[in-house]
Amino acid sequence: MATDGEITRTVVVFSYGIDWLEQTVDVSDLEGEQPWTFSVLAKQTANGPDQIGLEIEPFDQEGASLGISSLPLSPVQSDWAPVSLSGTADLGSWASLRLRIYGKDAEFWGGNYGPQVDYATLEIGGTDETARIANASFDLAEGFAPSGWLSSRAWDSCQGLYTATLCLGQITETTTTTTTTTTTTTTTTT
Ligand SMILES: [Ca+2]
Ligand SMILES: [Ca+2]
Repeated sequence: MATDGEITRTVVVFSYGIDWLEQTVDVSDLEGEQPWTFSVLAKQTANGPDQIGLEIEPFDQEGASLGISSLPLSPVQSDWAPVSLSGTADLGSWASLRLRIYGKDAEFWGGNYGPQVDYATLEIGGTDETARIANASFDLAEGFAPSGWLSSRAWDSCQGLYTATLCLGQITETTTTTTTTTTTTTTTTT
């Protein structure tokens, strides 16, 4: 039996200005030469191609930058798809890692018609380390802003004004759930 339902998810929605959100995670316990991947799910709003960029900056134990790896602002698709940045590093020198997400609308409209972002993930050495990211799904909010994230500008409600900055949007999507019913028939012969 198939049941159509709706789920509402909270996502970050950018506007025409280039904005970013970031947080710094502790990776001081990780060692060795390891591949890493930082990614988000993204899609455009209204017309595109809206753009997403990613950046990571590791710091040593004294707080000194060890250099920045970045994915420049790149077009996203009309449906949800991963955007990722990968590399390999000697994690013995990494104490913390700043994760940053950039976004920019492709149109010249005033309002939150830029790329939508959900589910930041971090994988290191083939292991899912997303739990190190606070509020990676952006579902927790303090006022208009997602908890745990710093940003380039103040957050507001999603709107169609030229003053629009960053907002948390409530996106409703249709889901189909398939349920399998098992019927057991017992026949007793007397
Ligand atoms: Ca979410
Ligand atoms: Ca757009």
